[in-house]
Amino acid sequence: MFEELVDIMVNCRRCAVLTGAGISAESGVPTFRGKEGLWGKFRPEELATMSAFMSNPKIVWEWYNWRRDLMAKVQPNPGHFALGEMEKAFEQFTLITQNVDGLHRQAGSENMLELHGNIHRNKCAECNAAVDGQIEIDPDDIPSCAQCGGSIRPDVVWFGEMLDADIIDAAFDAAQQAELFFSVGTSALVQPAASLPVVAKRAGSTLVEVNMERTPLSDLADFHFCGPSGELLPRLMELFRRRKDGGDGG
Ligand code: BJW
Ligand code: ZN
Repeated sequence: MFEELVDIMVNCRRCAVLTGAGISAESGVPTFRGKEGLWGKFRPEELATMSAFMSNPKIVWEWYNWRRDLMAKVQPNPGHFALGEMEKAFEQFTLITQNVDGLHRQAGSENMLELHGNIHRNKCAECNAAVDGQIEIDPDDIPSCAQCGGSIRPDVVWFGEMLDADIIDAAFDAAQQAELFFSVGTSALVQPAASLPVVAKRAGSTLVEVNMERTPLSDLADFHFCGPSGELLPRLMELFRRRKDGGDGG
């Protein structure tokens, strides 16, 4: 099933991967969309926007504390580790993630762009100043910024907010340069992340999708592998390793 893709991988120098919530699903982190997803139970506009935080910071912090606690208990799964291994297999490799859980880093990924921030960090809602360390937040007594007095919020990107310019620029550069681009475990609905695979494909990359279901990207993809990334990616890397060990030619 992976043979044709492995042929391409052995000759590839520049690879980029975009991941979404699906890669962490097998670790026990809920995804956003779909029946079991967070947005099936909570309204994004009441939790993941600046206006929600301004009108009800307590509820927003209670929700983020719940998610932080959940994420502190989970471990990377074989899909995360397979991508950690993939990084070492190519001359250039960029892992672009929409996830805020930090599991890729725990699994050994280093050249990584966190498009939507990191849930374990805090920043000032007014001046954006970073807050040092992983401090716990009491939703009834939200701390203020030492520099401007603004409220402290999680360092994630909410709807309607710009992504960090350096990070999104680097992600588009990686997509533009990639000979091979993987989209893994993302519904490919949220912009600007959803444009990255499209940009890669237009620039001539081979586009590979790994997902439990079809997405708006599937028709554009050269390969669509349907199934859990925690099973498919390790199998792909195993075949790739065997091919490499057997010699580049085959
Ligand atoms: C598995 C699996 C397994 C399950 N194995 N697979 C252009 C057009 C229309 C709208 C816009 C536009 N440009 C901007 C917008 C607005 C908005 C947007 O895109 N909205 C769309 C929803 C329509 N974008 C923004 O607001 C962004 N900012 C921006 O563009 O700024 C410029 C601007 C500002 C103002 C006006 C205009 C422009 C910011 C987006 C921030 C997204 N934030 C969140 C929350 C982060 C913080 C937090 O976690 O609390 O990011 S929302 C949520 O969605 C989260 C995710 O990173 C993101 C993507 O979701 P993801 O990862 O794809 O998860 P799911 O659940 O959707 O999908 C999981 C997939 O996995 C599924 O396909 C499953 O099948 C699969 N799966 N198990 C493999 N085991
Ligand atoms: Zn501040």
